[in-house]
Amino acid sequence: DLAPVRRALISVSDKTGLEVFATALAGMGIELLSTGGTAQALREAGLAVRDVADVTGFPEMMDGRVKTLHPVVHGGLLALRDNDDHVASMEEHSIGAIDLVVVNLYPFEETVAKGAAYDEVIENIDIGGPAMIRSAAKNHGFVTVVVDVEDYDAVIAELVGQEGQTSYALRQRLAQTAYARTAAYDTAVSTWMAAQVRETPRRRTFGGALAQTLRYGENPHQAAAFYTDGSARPGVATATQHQGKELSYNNINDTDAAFELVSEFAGQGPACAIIKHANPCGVATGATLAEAYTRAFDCDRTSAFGGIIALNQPLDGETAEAISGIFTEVVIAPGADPDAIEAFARKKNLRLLTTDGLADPAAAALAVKQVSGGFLVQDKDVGRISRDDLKVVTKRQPTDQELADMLFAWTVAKHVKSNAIIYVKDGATVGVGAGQMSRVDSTRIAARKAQDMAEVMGLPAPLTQGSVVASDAFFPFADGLITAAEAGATALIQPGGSMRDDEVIAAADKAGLAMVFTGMRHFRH
Ligand code: 93A
Repeated sequence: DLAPVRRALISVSDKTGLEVFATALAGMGIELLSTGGTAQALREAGLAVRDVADVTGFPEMMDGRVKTLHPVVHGGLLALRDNDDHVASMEEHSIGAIDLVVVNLYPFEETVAKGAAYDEVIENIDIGGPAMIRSAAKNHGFVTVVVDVEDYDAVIAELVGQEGQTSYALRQRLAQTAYARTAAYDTAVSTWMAAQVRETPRRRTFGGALAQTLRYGENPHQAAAFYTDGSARPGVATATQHQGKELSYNNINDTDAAFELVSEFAGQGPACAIIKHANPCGVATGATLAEAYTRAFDCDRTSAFGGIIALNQPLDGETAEAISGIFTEVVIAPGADPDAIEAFARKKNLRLLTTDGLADPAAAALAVKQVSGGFLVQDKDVGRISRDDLKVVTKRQPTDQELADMLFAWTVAKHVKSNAIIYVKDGATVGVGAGQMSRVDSTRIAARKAQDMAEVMGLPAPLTQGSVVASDAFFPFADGLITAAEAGATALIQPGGSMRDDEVIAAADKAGLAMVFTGMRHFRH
């Protein structure tokens, strides 16, 4: 049977809930040991505290870099209370047992997130805190370790209910939480350092800190949570939510897809992307943001219902009014005018998120995918091409308008699940074929959807007439290209590199199409 908790060491940067918790401990006759700032806070709360410096016989030194790193502290944490040798060592060296450790770490992640200078970030790497956490967690047979303010109540409840003792089950759970915290902390440090070093890091870690538990995952029977990697980049993880209920798992996924896509059009005039089930169902540029939205909406009005909209410029009132025409789940933009915020205030179910600028599509990042038994990790697809990279392979040269539309379509294709086929006309998608197992099916589906839209909108002909087409990977056969030509496409952009390129080029020439090869593929699964 474990002895009651007699001594607690408290050393916390986040002092939330500290006073209530420590007062409860003191009320049970537990002696409090503490480091500088924490001791001061406790004294101000009227509690009796003993300084760790008094226990170690060493002052806190080197700007606090060395406070608790001392055998008297770590011996008190690590000693096995039922081991005669350990107990003899404690007596010989005047080491008193520490039964409860309450530590939260220097705010490293927050310091990085606020964009602090290098030296300030370095100073916020906590050494003594993680050391104590790990010592206490290792010795969880005897020691209770608390790293999360959320656990204060559970510890007090047990101490009160069990005559000053904690259960093994609680100590074990707290030890696991403790190691999860130090692991995430070191991952944050390593990830930040990886971004500082010039060379490609030899070993990367990836991981994140729990930001939010979600109501459920992709489906209601799946538990889910959102972990953030501490990056300060504009995006769904750092956006400000102005209204509406909490984002769901699928909302976060789709909002990310929408914002990453629209960010490709930074500095290219107003642009809008509408996402449904992780794929764009409309992407367009326009003279105004409202026009960009309307043109994106016109690509596939049916699918846009309940969609997620991203804009590359701050949301204005006119665009907000236009968006208010149908049910939309989320709108994300780099800012919003007061007019827009007011227009949305009436729409209780619509969530408005604003970011501090656009995402940088060229910024290196890791993409992680889970498979049974592990993770696949790759560089995020930051591949981009310009006009100079294109190789015209047909007899006919593309016109300037076709070239501009092909580059637009190619950029969209990068954000569409494979097999991806995108029809574009005048800077707006007019047909999107996504996620099919055969490329020719994607080509057909996109054309058929454009036909459906022509009927809905009462147009004489589908907008694929006179469009250009992008394909995220090469056409293995000529059939996909022929389908696109039949739908009215006049030009085609694709990586090239098929064994049957000659057949595909011949079919393009026969149909009078202009075709360019990018030499780059944009698979996305
Ligand atoms: O600089 S440290 O790595 N060196 C230490 O020996 C040490 N001991 C505790 N940081 C150390 N701490 C950290 O100080 C704790 O993890 C806690 O975050 C913080 C509390 O400092 P204060 O009580 O002065 O506010």
